Amino acid sequence: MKPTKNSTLEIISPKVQVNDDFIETLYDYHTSQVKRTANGQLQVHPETTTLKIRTGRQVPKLGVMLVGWGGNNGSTLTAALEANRRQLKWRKRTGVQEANWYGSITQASTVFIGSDDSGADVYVPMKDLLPMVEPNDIVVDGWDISNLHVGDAMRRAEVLDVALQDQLYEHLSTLKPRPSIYDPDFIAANQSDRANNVIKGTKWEQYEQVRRDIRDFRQRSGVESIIVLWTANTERFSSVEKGLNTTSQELVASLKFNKSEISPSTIFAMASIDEGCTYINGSPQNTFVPGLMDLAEEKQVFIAGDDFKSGQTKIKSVLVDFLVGAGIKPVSIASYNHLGNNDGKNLSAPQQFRSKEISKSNVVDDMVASNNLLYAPNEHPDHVVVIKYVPYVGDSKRAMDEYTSEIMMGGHNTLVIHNTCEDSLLATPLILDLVILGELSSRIQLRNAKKETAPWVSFKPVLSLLSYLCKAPLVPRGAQVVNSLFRQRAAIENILRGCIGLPAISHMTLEQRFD
Ligand code: NAI
Ligand code: DG6
Repeated sequence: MKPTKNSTLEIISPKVQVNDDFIETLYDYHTSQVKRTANGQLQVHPETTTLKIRTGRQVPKLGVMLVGWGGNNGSTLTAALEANRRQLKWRKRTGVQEANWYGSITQASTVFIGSDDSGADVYVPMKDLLPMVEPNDIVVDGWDISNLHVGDAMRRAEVLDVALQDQLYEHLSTLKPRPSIYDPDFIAANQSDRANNVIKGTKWEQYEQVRRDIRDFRQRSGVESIIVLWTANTERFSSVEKGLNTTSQELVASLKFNKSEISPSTIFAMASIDEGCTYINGSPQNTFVPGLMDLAEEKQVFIAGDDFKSGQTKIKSVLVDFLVGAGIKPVSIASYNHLGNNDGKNLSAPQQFRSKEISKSNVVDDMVASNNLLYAPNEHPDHVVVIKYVPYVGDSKRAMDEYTSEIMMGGHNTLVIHNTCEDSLLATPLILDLVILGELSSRIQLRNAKKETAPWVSFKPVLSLLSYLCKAPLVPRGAQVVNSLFRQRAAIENILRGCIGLPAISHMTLEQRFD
């Protein structure tokens, strides 16, 4: 069985079957159930369930609607899609550069699939494991409170090399963001001069306009599936209050009553869910108030977020995992960064900074909680996050991190990291992965193999599989938040492997360790 048309990979197994519509596998899923006894013992019960997993093979034509299309991320994604589609090349001081998707796990990373006869590891591109949306086929649309077309938005962003911009400008200048919902109470006052492209009316009327926009895009473009993704400015947190937004009924009523505390991003999420479109939040604010989670569950539509995990936080979710896993105790983490793009300008306002501070601060909690030899209950490292706006550096963010840890016998180990890079060039490939993996997730279903008549079940509406790409992963209510980047990646790899009948990667390599 070849999982994808162009894959070099073929699975030879009686447990894998393929027809025109599905790849279907019989999969032994191993877990360990732990019970705590009254005298503090841990009883572990290894369990194996045989599942049938099926993955739809028909990849839909995907449309992506970006909220904040004219921003640095939105314009850079649109430019990158076009540059890769046309396989553009341009001259830099250092030579000729070709368009690529570096930084995207689906497009530029590989997955270990096994060892060959000589014992050498064999890897294949992640995108070859299962039928996935091809970036060249994605159609983009979206909204922005600023009326610049995407060509001028790309120039305003100052992210891409000018020689590339010049090749793209004509095409991108035909793309114009739809008017959007502007509420100056939610983003920084310093953004007001951008807001010249806004939907007027009450919140309910704005919600209805967004729904009309989604339908209009679907009809004009002929796309079969749409994902709506927020890459607009970071909003302040909204209040969560009984009677306002703690249930779906409260939320809908509050929208109809034009309650001021319903944020633009929550209105977009409601409209998207009601149109049956997956909604992804690339920013830190609490768009997903409890009433919104209810709505997604009731309508069985995916939601995912929060906040793209691009540079500083990605390293943090690797480094702290490594330190705690090595039995070394991080005791203080000071994360300072400055940047000069419009995101930095918006975050220079206290309430918007506070949203980002929260999403950047909780990322080590699960790793700290995993090691009760190092940390007492409720003990945490000191963790400080600073963001400063320095216009001159533009999109080239500087992030400086100091990690101090306790080592043996009261010694200390201090690690300092200085990272400089174009922020939007790290974030944009994550948007691509979010929509590709988000779409793929809608085609994966499973059921207990012993219950042939049981209905197939899909992922829960809160799509935690996308946690790898998010700073503050949203998980189904009652589920464990995982921040560790390795665990998040392993979840993606192993689920994709499971879909084609390969076991989870164990790295045991017994065949190489024993005679
Ligand atoms: P940006 O400021 O360049 O773009 C945001 C765009 O959203 C602007 O064009 C603005 O006019 C528009 N906008 C604001 N409110 C809107 C609304 N209600 N509806 C429609 N459009 C609206 O910011 P950038 O750099 O593109 O980042 C976007 C978001 O992604 C920010 O919230 C940022 O914090 C978040 N993020 C960015 C990362 C990065 O590395 N660039 C990484 C992680 C998160
Ligand atoms: C400065 O912190 C601005 C932010 O928008 C970040 O650039 C962005 O959230 C990326 O953060 P990180 O920690 O994933 O690199």
